[in-house]
Amino acid sequence: MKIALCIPTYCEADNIAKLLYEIDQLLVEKRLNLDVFVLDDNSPDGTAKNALDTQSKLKSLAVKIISGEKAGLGSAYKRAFEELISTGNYTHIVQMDADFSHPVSSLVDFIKLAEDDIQLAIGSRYIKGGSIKNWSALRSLISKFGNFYLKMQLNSRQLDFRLADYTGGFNMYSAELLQYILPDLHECGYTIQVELKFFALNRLEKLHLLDKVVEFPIVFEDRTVGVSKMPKSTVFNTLKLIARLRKFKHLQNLPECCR
Ligand SMILES: Nc1nc2c(ncn2[C@@H]2O[C@H](COP(=O)(O)OP(=O)(O)O)[C@@H](O)[C@H]2O)c(=O)[nH]1
Ligand SMILES: [Mg+2]
Repeated sequence: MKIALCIPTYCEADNIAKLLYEIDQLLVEKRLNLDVFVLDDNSPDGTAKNALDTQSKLKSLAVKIISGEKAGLGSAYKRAFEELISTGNYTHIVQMDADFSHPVSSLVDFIKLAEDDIQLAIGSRYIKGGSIKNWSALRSLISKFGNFYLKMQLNSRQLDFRLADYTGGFNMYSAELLQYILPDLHECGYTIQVELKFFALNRLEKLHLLDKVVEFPIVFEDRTVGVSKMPKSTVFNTLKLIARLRKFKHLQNLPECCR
């Protein structure tokens, strides 16, 4: 079992060093191990340099940068997934934001779940025990309603599996699962989180492996340093994506001859 932790960054120079340091401390304290990849789209504020400069102060973490032209969060993730899977070095890939919204301590839960051979683990704000701190009322409403709508539109009716947090970015996929669904990923922006979960669940449902999915509660806190990079188009892109995924689901449910 070996985990690659992917942290996408765009202009997170004031967050990244402190975050890497906290992750390193946790791993040393718990005697755990993972590799960190900072997915930086050539941030003009020197995020990548700050990340690399931290390396000498870290006791356990190995930090690498995967960089490219800025073409959206989804594009950065797809580039990194392809590269990491092709190495064959990792059994699981964890996604985590750089702005301290995701609790560092929950990395221990992901590591334990990977050891238990879980294929898809979701750090969830919308199940019992999960919550969001310090978001504006409007942002909370959009996210809550969005996830409720996604649940209605995309969840499986037959299998009673009700994923509650489709849009969150603190998740773990097995490399095997990611490799299979990579060709299905077309979203370039934040909507990749929904697309990833939809195709991952679809695949696991087909293999009768939904018992390898875990949604566990996290407390999400709004960033205190820097600003949100979420494009305004994300809500509209989510609606477009739902229409596409529902069409896919409909086709999948038809007999082979009619697709
Ligand atoms: N590589 C890369 N990272 C991005 C991009 N857009 C956002 N991010 C990172 O993705 C994470 C989530 O973005 P954030 O601005 O916190 O979004 P919010 O929490 O939804 O408001 C942060 O670590 C960002 O730095 C992008 O275009 N490329
Ligand atoms: Mg954030």
